[in-house]
Amino acid sequence: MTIDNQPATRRGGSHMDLGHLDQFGLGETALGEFALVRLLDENGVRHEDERFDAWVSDIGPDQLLDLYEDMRVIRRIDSEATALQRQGELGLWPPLLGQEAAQIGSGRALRSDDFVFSSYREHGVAYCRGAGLVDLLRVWRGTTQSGWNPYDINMATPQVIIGAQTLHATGYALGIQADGTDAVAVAYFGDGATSEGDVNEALIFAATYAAPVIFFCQNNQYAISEPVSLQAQRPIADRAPGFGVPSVRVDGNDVLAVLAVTRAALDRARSGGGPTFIEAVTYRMGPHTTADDPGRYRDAAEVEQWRGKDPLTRVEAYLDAQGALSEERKARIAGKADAVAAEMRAGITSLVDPDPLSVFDNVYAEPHTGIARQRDHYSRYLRTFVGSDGR
Ligand SMILES: Cc1ncc(C[n+]2csc(CCOP(=O)(O)OP(=O)(O)O)c2C)c(N)n1
Ligand SMILES: [Mg+2]
Repeated sequence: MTIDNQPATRRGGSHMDLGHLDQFGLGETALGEFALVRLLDENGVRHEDERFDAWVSDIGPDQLLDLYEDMRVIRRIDSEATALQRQGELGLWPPLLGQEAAQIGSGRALRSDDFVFSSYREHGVAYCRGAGLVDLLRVWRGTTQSGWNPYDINMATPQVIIGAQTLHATGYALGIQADGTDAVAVAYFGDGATSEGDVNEALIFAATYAAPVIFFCQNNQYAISEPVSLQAQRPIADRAPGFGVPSVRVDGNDVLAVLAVTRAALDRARSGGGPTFIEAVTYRMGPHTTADDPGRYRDAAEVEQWRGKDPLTRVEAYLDAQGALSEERKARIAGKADAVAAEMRAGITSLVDPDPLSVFDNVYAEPHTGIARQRDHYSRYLRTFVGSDGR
C-alpha cells in the first residue's frame, strides 16, 4: 500500500475548514440517502464532492488498485477463517463480509503512531495495522487471550464487551493530549454499541476535553438479530452533535469516500479540533458470527439488495472503465489471496495448545490472592482428568 498518510496540510495540499463537518447529520438533510458522502456509487461511477474530493486528490487508479487489493485480500482472509471454523479449527469467527470498504478505507487512512481500539469484527483494520495472519486467528482458536502485543502495532486487543473500547480510546486520546503529540485514537464499534452507556459516556468526555479521538461506527444494520431501526429512530450520526461531537455519514461500502472522511476527521483531531463521529453505512452480508443463522431474522431479498452495493464490485467497475484493471493484475491479486489463505491454514493448524493454567497469567500485573486461589482450584480440577496436567 503506497498511500501517503500525512494529513493534507503536511503534504502541502489544501487545508479544509472542518467546521463544515458540524453541519453533517444535523437537520432534515440528515435523513435519506442523499445525505451520505459518496464518491464512488454502486455502479462504479465517480461523483464529484466539493467538500471531500481534496482529501483523496492523491488517489489515482494505481492507489485505488492497492485499496482494491487490500479489500480482496481481507475478503479472502475472512472466507478462509470462516472455512477453518466450519472445519473445527477455530471455535468461532465473526465475519467481516460486506464491510471491507469501511475497514480498509479507514484503516489505510491512519498513521502508524495512531492507536486503534476495535471490536471483534475489525480483522481488516488489524491487517492494515500489520497484524500477522495467524495473529488474527489465534484468539478464535482459544490458544491465547490476545493475538498480538498492542504496542507492536498500536492496536489494542479486540474488545468483546460492546462499546467499552470507546472509553479506552477516549482515555488514550486524553493521554495523547497530555503528551502533546498529534497522534489520534480511533474507536471502532457497531450500530448496536451506540445504545450502550459506555459509548455515550465516551462521547461526553471526548467533547468536553476536545480529545483527539475518532468514533468510527460501522452501521452494518444489525446488532446480532436486532435491526438498527429498533434502536435508532434517526440516523445514528444524528446523535453525536447532541453531545457536541460533529458527525458525518458516509457510504461505508465506498472505500474512497471512507478514506476521505477519515482523513478529514484525522486532520481535525491532529490540529486540535477535537473528536469526530463517523457513521459508515454498510451491511453485514454474513452471519453475526459462525454461531448465528441470519436466515431466522432477515429476508433473503434484503441481502440481495445489498449484494448490489458490494464494496469490491464498484471499484472493479470503475477501474475497468478506466482500463486500469488488467488481467495480469487480477491474476496477481488472486495469487496473493491464495497465498494468504495457505499461510493462514498452515499457521493455525500448527499452533500448540497452551498450558490450561496460563489463562490466569495476565489477569493482574502483580500477584493476586483471589487469582492464586482460582488457579489452585482449577489445577486440582484438571488433575481429576486423564494425565496429571489434565490433558
Ligand atoms: C456489554 C455487552 N452486552 C451484550 C453483549 C452481547 N453481544 C455481543 S455482539 C452484540 C451485538 C453488537 O452489535 P453491533 O454493536 O451492531 O456490532 P456488530 O456485531 O454488528 O459488528 C451483543 C449484544 C456483549 N458482548 N457485551
Ligand atoms: Mg451492527
